[in-house]
Amino acid sequence: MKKKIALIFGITGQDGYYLSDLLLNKNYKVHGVKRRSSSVPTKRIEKYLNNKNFFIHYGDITDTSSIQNLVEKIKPTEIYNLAAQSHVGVSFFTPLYTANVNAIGVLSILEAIKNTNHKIKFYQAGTSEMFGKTISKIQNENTNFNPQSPYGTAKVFAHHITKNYRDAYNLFASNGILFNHESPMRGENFVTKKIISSLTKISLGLQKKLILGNLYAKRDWGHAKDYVEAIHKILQQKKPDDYVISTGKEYTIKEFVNMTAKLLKLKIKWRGKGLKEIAIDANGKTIISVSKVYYRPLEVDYLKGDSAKAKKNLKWQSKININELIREMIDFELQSLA
Ligand code: NAP
Ligand code: G4F
Repeated sequence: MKKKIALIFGITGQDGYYLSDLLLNKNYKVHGVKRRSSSVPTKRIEKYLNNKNFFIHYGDITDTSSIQNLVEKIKPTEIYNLAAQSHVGVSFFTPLYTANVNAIGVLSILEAIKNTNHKIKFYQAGTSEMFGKTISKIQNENTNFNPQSPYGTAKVFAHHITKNYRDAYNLFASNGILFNHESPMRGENFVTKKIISSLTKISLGLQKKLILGNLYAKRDWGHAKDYVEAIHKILQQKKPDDYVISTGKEYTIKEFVNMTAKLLKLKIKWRGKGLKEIAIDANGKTIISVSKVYYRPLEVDYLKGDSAKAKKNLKWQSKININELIREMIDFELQSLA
């Protein structure tokens, strides 16, 4: 049988790392797109660079011609768009840039597919941030979107334009609506990685303090390794469709801190309220405090996903629980410090 050919935009990120691994193990030819950078952009995917089925090309989803050229040259059977300015907080500082990448960039890929080959299957990396300020206790594919950031708003455009192209041009174009997913490969400035990296260093006496923002937002956190399995399954269905991918369990940031501290055997006690809230260690030293700097102009207070449709149609459910996720992330930090 002819090898399937995948083209991944966003291959250098967290999900790109896990999706590459999955597709190479399934005997795909994997092509990925890297951007020019002053530092090494392929750090995460270094271990695949010598694989004979792995190919990296320069490109950028804001450069329409580069997308068209790559699609014509590579002739992919499947395109995964994981590329995004993916930080919600940063999107308030770079709203136009974020819209250009996260919304218009997606339209450019769809145009390239429409103009080249309607048989190419397309995956768009949608997000639970699209639900934003929701009144639904648990969110599924029928829950209204009410985004609270330039990031979420641009992703809503991407979601709808993917559906538009599916309906108007009969493209196999599907949206994943993925809730937060983490791993040792997570970017340094997302809250889970920041907490785990800092508390691990604090437990070893290598860092004095961790400063966080809103401790009371709730998130539904899964493992990226589980979630890329769902992404792949979405493109193996008979028909294109949209799927919520989540664990169905939610925790506050403070609970995440407590779970991490417990696994590190770091005894902490919380004191105070609001911006004065702190956590002290067994010696009474303040090791966690709160700063306005990490608050966002608008917050998404509560996210918890209902993946019943994915369970039924994709036969998918998350396998790695939150304690296993934190344990793996701690072990990775310890190894990188050794
Ligand atoms: P990530 O680690 O931040 O990776 C983002 C990737 O996009 C990187 O490879 C980045 O390249 C690339 N990129 C950014 N701008 C680009 C551009 N203009 N052209 C081409 N590539 C560009 O994000 P992730 O956690 O893997 O998430 C993957 C996707 O899923 C994103 O679209 C994100 O919005 C979405 N999502 C993530 C989560 C989550 O919890 N992780 C949940 C829901 C949805 P550089 O390495 O050069 O920066
Ligand atoms: O880790 P976060 O930055 O992730 P956020 O905003 O939920 O976005 C992530 O998940 C989305 C899916 O729902 C993705 F679409 C998106 O690409 C990204 O992967 O923040 C989580 C929560 C927020 O409520 C934030 O206000 O943690 C709170 N928080 C508290 N202190 C902090 C901090 N967030 C960050 N990044 N840094 C802090 O110091």
